[in-house]
Amino acid sequence: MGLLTIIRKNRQKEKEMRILFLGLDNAGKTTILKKLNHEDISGISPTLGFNIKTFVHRSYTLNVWDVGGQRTLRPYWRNYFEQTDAIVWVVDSGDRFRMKDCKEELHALLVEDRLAGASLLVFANKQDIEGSMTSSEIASALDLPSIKSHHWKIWPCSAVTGENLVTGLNWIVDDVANRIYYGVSQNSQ
Ligand SMILES: Nc1nc2c(ncn2[C@@H]2O[C@H](COP(=O)(O)OP(=O)(O)OP(=O)(O)O)[C@@H](O)[C@H]2O)c(=O)[nH]1
Ligand SMILES: [Mg+2]
Repeated sequence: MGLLTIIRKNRQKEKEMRILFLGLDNAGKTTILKKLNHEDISGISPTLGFNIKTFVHRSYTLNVWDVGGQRTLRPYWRNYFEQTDAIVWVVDSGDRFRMKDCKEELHALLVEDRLAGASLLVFANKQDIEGSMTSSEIASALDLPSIKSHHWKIWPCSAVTGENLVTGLNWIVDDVANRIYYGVSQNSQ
């Protein structure tokens, strides 16, 4: 039995995934996670360190790391990169002013060796706000089509209404599962 097969079999037994929630401050990372866990989403404060949420989704145990996105905290993101299976990049779709900053931070992550191979889900959050950018506008503002290094997908969503949160999570769980449990090789989009 090859090493890769042994690793795959071990992970299959545990069926665990490590998911990193990142994005600029105020994007809605913590709110999305609370909504997904049916918790109260009122009165959420900015995350100054990180939160870890572990929950079972379908048959998978997801270890989700939700890290604060304020500028002064971003240099610490790299402390969380190890063994990441998936990145969920959350965007405030109403925040047109910071879209360039958002794009630069995202693309800086994608060249990190320790994140190579991680699936990337972009949540175009706050779709409930009138006048927010659509997911296709955000895809082009963040230059997503240029990404060849990671398998990616963008979903419009709202942490307030819950729209598409589970759909997005399903996509990333399937994408990771196909890669690490079933060994399906995938090309970037
Ligand atoms: N209208 C609307 N407001 C949202 C949505 N998601 C989050 N918010 C609000 O946006 C603000 C920031 O949400 P957080 O979840 O704290 O954002 P964060 O990305 O965790 O921010 P940091 O922890 O600072 O990195 C809060 O006031 C939320 O209530 C959404 O989908 N729609
Ligand atoms: Mg937060």
